[in-house]
Amino acid sequence: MKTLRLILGDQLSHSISSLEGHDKVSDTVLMCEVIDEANYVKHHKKKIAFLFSAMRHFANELVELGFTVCYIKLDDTTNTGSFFGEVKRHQQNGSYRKIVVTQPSEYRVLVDCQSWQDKLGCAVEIRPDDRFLSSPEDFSNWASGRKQIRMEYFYRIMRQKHNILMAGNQPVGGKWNYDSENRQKPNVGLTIPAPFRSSIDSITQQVITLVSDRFANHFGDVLPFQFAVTRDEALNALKQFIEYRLFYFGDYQDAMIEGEPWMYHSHLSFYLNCGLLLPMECVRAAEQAYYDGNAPLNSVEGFIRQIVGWREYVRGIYWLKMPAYKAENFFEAKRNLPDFYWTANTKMNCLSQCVTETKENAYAHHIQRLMVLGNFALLTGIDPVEVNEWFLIVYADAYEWVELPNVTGMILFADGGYLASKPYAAGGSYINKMSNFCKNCAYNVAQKNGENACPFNYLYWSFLAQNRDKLSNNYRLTMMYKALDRMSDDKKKAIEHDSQLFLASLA
Ligand code: FAD
Ligand code: DLZ
Ligand code: SF4
Repeated sequence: MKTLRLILGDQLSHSISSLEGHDKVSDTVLMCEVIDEANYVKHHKKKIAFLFSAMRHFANELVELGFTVCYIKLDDTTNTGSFFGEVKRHQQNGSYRKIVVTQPSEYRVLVDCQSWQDKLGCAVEIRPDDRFLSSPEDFSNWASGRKQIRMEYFYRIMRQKHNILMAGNQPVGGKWNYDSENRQKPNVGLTIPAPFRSSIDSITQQVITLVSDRFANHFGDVLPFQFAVTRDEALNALKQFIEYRLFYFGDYQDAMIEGEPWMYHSHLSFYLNCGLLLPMECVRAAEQAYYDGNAPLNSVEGFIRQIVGWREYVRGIYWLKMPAYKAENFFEAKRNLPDFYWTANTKMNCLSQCVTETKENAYAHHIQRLMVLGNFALLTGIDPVEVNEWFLIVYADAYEWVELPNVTGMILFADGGYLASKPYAAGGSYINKMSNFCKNCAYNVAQKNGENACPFNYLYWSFLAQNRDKLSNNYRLTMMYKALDRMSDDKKKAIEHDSQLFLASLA
């Protein structure tokens, strides 16, 4: 049957299910750059350039393999600007009898696709996305009937199911999780390898020009551009990570150093999330490095846990809880996102550094997102809608399925503790321990109150005090509430006074 096969911008895998059974004589692959996708939130310039370039390269690869590809560029005069508009136009012009698409990664796009069959009067087949290690159904079965779900237990099952770092039915090394060995402070004098850099070819150059012209008012710098835009380049980025960074990944997983945005992280999320890399090949490459004696267990297990554990777990939660998850706001937080999330113009050095690096690279590593940018949003009660939008815009790896659970569940605890067992809230001493940001800050991290005190210090206690009714029953916070209760009234008054003054200054 003459079939139109739609491939979305985050489905750039040769093994994508929508290509199964493809007939090179009668079928056409449709890929389209559409303004609706580029503008539904105003994505970082580098993110748009990365995806458009990767899409164009992928389309060329399919052509070389003998597929008939119809690639619609953003500036094509006939471009209708939406997935539905493009599918309708091509289905009608080409008299296709069927449309095939792999399940979109985001709920809003899935709902759109589900309406096409009725609107077009043509069969629309939505196939499972089998690039993940756990299907939404598997996850739902695992989660059903559990009062509380936790990543750690899901992760163990995934390790067993896929036989990853296993010795028989026991974890290699005797422990499932080496997180406690993954918290080294940033040491002075570390030689951090340079991140992967691709060279800009003519396709990427054209896209950079397009993005600079059409999306000038979007956040972020398009140059320098260094992302891999083909599978071969992404495989090189993976190889480079395994050879040069994986060894210290575990030790310095939580560390932050001023001027070192990349640390020992893998920087593979961009490629995993758009399909240039597959999760299992990254996992097996790391596992092999351990068996070959090239990387220690705390690093290898830590890296694998992020992919097999966290990545799959947040996706499971997304599909289990959407669309209601998007409206979660446990703390009823209402504050607007402060302007410095866009400008980096704040005296708080940690925040200023993380926003600046985000603007330059469309990347910040996990602890910057969690314990600096996220922690501040949590403690100051910023509206989850605004926080989610910011995180969806600014990172080149951001798609709602992975961004939303990390923001709503992990940093804001806006789901009331479904994803995480306690809020990841912390005062300045955590940031000071895990980074060198405080040395160059206008505020004093050791000072708890007063004009020069680190705002994280009083905001932390004020957050606990303000949300006592919602949090004091959480057994993981018992010690903190005891500490709060031991404080003198004057101390508590000072905390509230400083917090109110600071929060008023944000407006
Ligand atoms: P590494 O530290 O090298 O980790 C290896 C891989 O593990 C990553 O490439 C990623 O695929 C996976 N991973 C690690 N942590 C997580 C996690 N918590 N959830 C899902 N996958 C994970 N990740 C995204 O891919 N897209 C997002 O939009 C996104 N938004 C986030 C927002 C917040 C507030 C927080 C706290 C985390 C977010 N993350 C997101 C998770 C994590 O921060 C990024 O995956 C990671 O920083 C990407 O960099 P890396 O490839 O160097 O990761
Ligand atoms: C993020 C993004 C952007 C900016 N532009 C496009 C596009 O023009 N065409 C496309 O196919 N995909 C794009 N994407 C990725 C999509 O948003 C992503 O594939 C869907 O959200 C998946 O549900
Ligand atoms: Fe951030 Fe506080 Fe340290 Fe300044 S003193 S860098 S605000 S943690």
